[in-house]
Amino acid sequence: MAATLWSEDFLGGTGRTRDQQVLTGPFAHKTGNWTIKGGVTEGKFLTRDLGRPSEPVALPTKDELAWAMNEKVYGAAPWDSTVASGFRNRLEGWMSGGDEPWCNHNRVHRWIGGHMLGGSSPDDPVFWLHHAFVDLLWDRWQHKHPKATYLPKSKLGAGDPQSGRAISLAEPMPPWNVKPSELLDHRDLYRYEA
Ligand SMILES: [Cu+2]
Repeated sequence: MAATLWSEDFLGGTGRTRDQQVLTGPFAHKTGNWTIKGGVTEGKFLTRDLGRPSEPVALPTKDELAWAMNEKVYGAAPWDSTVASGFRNRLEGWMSGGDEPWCNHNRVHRWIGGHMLGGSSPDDPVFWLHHAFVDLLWDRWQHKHPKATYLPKSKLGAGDPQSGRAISLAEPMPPWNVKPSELLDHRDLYRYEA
């Protein structure tokens, strides 16, 4: 909680107990000129609940991340978010069983709390740092498993419960109609320094 990330001159800290309102740093509504306009919630102020002190949650561990990174296949049938195998779900699924089913990416959202919990999560600037790291993990996973491919490879049948939800390799994704196959190699857009 004392990490530099949450300091006054970077992202600001956690929210106060009463309403989880962030009161420090540049994104505090009262002092930082940062107004939430997403309309998902009524509040105009940014909220956080770092570590959820009322019922503490832990950040993902090194071993939990390695469990995802060491997985050899990208995804597995029936393609929903509860499948326990596959890199996608180990990085960001909701497997049943265990006392903390939110995997790696999701657990960070939950640990930060407040706006980061739901559809309004991009309203917290830390969202972009978190997702930049998830993008890096995707790149690292591809290098670690060069023979692995994005899955599902072909379009799921119309009767499949995940049809239209688990997007296959060459299927356009709404709303921008970009295909996963067009996004496998990011090097035309950005590169990581070695
Ligand atoms: Cu996320």
